Amino acid sequence: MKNGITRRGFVQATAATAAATALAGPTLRAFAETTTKEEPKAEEGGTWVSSACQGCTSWCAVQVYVEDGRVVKVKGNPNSKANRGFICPRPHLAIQQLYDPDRLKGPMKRTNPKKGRDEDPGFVPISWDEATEAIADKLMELRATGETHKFMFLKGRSTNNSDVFFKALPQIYGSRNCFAHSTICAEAEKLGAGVTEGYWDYRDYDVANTRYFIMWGTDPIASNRQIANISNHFGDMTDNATVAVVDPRLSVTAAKGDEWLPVIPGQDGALASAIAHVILVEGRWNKDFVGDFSDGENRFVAGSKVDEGLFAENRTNGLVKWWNVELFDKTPEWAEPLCGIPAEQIYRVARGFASAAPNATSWMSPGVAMQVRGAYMAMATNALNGLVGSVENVGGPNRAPSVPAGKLPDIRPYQDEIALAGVKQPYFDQRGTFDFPAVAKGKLHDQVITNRIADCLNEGEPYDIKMVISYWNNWVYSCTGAQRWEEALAKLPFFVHITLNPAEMSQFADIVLPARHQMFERWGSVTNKQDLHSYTALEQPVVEPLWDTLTDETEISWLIAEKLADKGFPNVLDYYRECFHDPETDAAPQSGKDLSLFATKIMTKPLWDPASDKKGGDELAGWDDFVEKGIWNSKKQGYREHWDDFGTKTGKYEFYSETLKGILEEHAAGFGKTVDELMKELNYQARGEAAFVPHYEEAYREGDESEYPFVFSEHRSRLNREGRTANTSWYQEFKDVDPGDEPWDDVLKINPVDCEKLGIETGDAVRVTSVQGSIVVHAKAWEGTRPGVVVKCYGQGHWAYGKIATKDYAAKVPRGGNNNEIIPSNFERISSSTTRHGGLARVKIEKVEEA
Ligand SMILES: Nc1nc2c(c(=O)[nH]1)N[C@H]1C(S)=C(S)[C@@H](COP(=O)(O)OP(=O)(O)OC[C@H]3O[C@@H](n4cnc5c(=O)[nH]c(N)nc54)[C@H](O)[C@@H]3O)O[C@H]1N2
Ligand SMILES: Nc1nc2c(c(=O)[nH]1)N[C@H]1C(S)=C(S)[C@@H](COP(=O)(O)OP(=O)(O)OC[C@H]3O[C@@H](n4cnc5c(=O)[nH]c(N)nc54)[C@H](O)[C@@H]3O)O[C@H]1N2
Ligand code: SF4
Ligand SMILES: [Mo]
Repeated sequence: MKNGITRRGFVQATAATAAATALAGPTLRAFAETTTKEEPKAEEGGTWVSSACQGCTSWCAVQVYVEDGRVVKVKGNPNSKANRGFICPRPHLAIQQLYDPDRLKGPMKRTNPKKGRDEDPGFVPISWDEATEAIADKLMELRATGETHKFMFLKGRSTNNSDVFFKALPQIYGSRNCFAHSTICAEAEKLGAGVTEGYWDYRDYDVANTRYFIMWGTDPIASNRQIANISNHFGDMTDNATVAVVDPRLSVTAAKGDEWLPVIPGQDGALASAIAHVILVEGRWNKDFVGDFSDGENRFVAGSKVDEGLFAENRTNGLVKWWNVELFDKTPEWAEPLCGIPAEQIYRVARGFASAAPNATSWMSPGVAMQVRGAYMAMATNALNGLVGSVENVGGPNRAPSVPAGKLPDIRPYQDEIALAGVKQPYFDQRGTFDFPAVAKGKLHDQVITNRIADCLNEGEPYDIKMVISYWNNWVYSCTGAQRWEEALAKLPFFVHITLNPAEMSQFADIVLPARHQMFERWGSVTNKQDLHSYTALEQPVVEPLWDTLTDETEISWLIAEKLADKGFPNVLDYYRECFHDPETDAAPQSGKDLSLFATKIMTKPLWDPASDKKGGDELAGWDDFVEKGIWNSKKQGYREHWDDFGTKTGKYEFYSETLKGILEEHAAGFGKTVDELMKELNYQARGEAAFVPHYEEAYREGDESEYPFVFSEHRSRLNREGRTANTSWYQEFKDVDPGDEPWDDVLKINPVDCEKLGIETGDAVRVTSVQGSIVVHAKAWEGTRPGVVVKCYGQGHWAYGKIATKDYAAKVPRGGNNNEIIPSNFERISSSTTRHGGLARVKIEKVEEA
């Protein structure tokens, strides 16, 4: 017990989570002890108010219990068809975030012009008026010199109101340089699904009907994109299905599942090819979906190629090409030494998966996709669903119904000549160079290259950025090669950070602005999917804000717009005043507070407006009904809706991807080069036809094996709300819910065989060094990783953020180390994705004296 709360005390605050975690191991059982705990009833004095959680990318509808103006409890919103009233542990941590005494309590201004981790920014409080005056002055300076494009806007997480701020403000002002965090997240996944099944998005899963899962580096009880749904279903999943987890480390799901395949990081491609090989040679593919040899005789024999003319394909494209280019010799015996998984286990998993088909899911995650050679691994793992015909099928990976949404009112009438000239300047992130095809939703040169922005700033290319506003992100902490961001921001002439806590990124700011907490203090809405339902959930101010904070996307933007108007540029304010009338009363907004509410109503209007007819889901009686229920649910996604036309280039499910081929050929031709030359430039090994089919490529690593003998692998925490919970005591106290981790600590998990070799014991301080940098953490002997591969959770190592996240806040001493200070910046270049997985970094480990 630390900080006045016992493990059980925390757990009692997580009643709705209880059933979800009932199956977890000994350290988690405490959660389950509260299954019978009664929920507070409204008549006891408080009220349940609907809102939404953005603690991960599931964006669950929740309800918040408010008593005497204080948030005391959260639970899943029972109106949700996606989470069915269940949530995970993380929204409870949000309560501690809300009441965190280290939160930023008002706007601050830097007094020390020198910037750097070792500099004291000398922040002093200022008023909102003074802060927005300084911001508007700087913006007007750039308008006067015709350099509006030298203003850059960055964001991490956001709500459906994002465009009101993130798009409208810079584009009416004169800059197209608004960049989101998407490619440091999971974009390579979308590429893998896009070029095979024509769906450029994350998949939804029909878990209740699945009988076999292959989880590729995903730990869906603890992370990924539908944790509430999966946690709630996991008991049935283990009863009704075989769960095979391919992950270098023993994850929560691996510990609870049926098979653990501790793959050598980055070598999944060999495993996926071998599984596909077994399914073909044993005649286990789905004949209805894929087709068959015209005479019914299986000619997929190990080692021999097949005449394409003999196979009549049905709903797929290029099975025989895939076999001839890649699969024909990829036996489990071939794969075993490459991926570290015994051939026998590969046969067993391949057979089990195919026997359960089509109620079988091969679940691809950032673990396989967010790697330097991740595009083909994402394709290979996803293509297994095509092979067994489970795609969009009962128990397979599925798409999601679209949710009707309000549109951002047209900004064009508000753009003047300066703005129009500004938005024509080239993007600052340099997308579309030969080495960055930057593919988004199948379109070339359309994707942000988030993590390259630091390099562009450092090089001053393609021009010098003079001013940045950045909200709800912390890239000095969350981007690989983090040191590059420190260097870049130290040089930036004017930087504004909008944040909840003074984060690492805030330390480089000229002005820091305090935001409202997304779940408890502001209006907004979020749209997502789980359990075959899409939904939009509402965020609303459930309590009065404690501090002098404002809502980033609407109230702060309004203040800036007012100041710009005072200084002779009224266009942004005019736009807000004229285009964001209350859709119920037609009243024009008079303040940022009005804009907040009206924008939320506008963006969700098709869902609650009784006059709107294209609903495809819940019937809501009006805005008040929406506020009360907190969620609009779509109807259930139908099966096999795209089987007649997947939306790929051929309309078929593409094993041989004409879609990808078209993209690569077009990009290469634009530079007068061949696809082979392009592959080389993008760090891929494929030459010839291999570039268009899922195939094995050797893991890409940085650091020479002789100097850096270990492969570094990382994962996220069950308690991390992305990078945002380390300053809560419950996070620290319960850190051991992450297998192998320790409370209040940050450990490098090393196989006991390696510990022995290194003369290192659990608890020793060790320096972990890669080509990128060094961190010092504690060693932990752990059998959940293979010898040669060391594992560390992401989430600790903050040197700012607050007194709990750090070991010594004043001295900026982190608790443990940030993985991004040892993982070098690199990319899956087709999708511009930043690569954190696949064992990119090799490291060396040295025992050091405890500081
Ligand atoms: N090594 C490693 N790096 C990773 C990851 C990993 O698994 N490993 N995960 C990656 C992924 S998938 C993602 S999506 C990114 C996320 O990276 P970012 O987009 O940088 O998001 P966070 O790290 O969550 O930081 C959000 C910041 O916003 C501020 N903030 C917190 N709450 C609020 C709020 O309610 N409103 C506002 N306005 N601001 C708030 C705080 O400063 C907080 O630090 O990180 C990526 N980086
Ligand atoms: N608890 C929690 N859940 C979250 C979030 C959070 O912050 N906390 N964030 C949300 C966000 S923003 C995102 S983008 C998603 C990310 O979705 P996740 O599926 O959670 O993705 P990651 O955590 O990046 O990686 C998943 C796994 O890949 C494994 N791995 C690493 N290298 C390899 C490899 O070479 N091969 C294989 N097979 N596996 C490998 C890691 O051990 C880890 O278990 O999660 C969301 N869910
Ligand atoms: S699964 Fe994610 S969005 Fe849902 S309650 Fe947990 S942290 Fe929040
Ligand atoms: Mo993410």
